[in-house]
Amino acid sequence: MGSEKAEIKFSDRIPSIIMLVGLQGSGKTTFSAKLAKYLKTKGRNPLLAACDVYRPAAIEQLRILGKQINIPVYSDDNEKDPLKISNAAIQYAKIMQEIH
Ligand SMILES: Nc1nc2c(ncn2[C@@H]2O[C@H](COP(=O)(O)OP(=O)(O)O)[C@@H](O)[C@H]2O)c(=O)[nH]1
Ligand SMILES: [Mg+2]
Repeated sequence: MGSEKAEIKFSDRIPSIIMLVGLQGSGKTTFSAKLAKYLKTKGRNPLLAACDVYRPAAIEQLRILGKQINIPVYSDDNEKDPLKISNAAIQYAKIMQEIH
């Protein structure tokens, strides 16, 4: 946010976490897929985490986008707490990183 251009700051710790914030329908899900695809071209290894438990089919929307761009999506249909989903996604990303 703000009027000046700013580069993405990556954490020294693995994984770097990017949270998208915005009103419903403002394009967060779409942008997350675009950003993940872009970061992959930059040699990064992104994981999309489906944390919108409120909007119907939001999780499925992200899964479909992830499939289209061949980027993994972490999701848990049985978990309703976005904080728990994000923490689990971080653990998942760490495990995936170790396997690589
Ligand atoms: N024209 C246009 N439509 C967009 C753009 N980004 C998202 N949309 C559309 O806006 C709607 C809401 O986008 P979505 O990513 O689901 O928003 P979210 O609710 O913030 O996750 C969808 O119909 C998208 O296809 C964009 O950059 N341009
Ligand atoms: Mg969304």
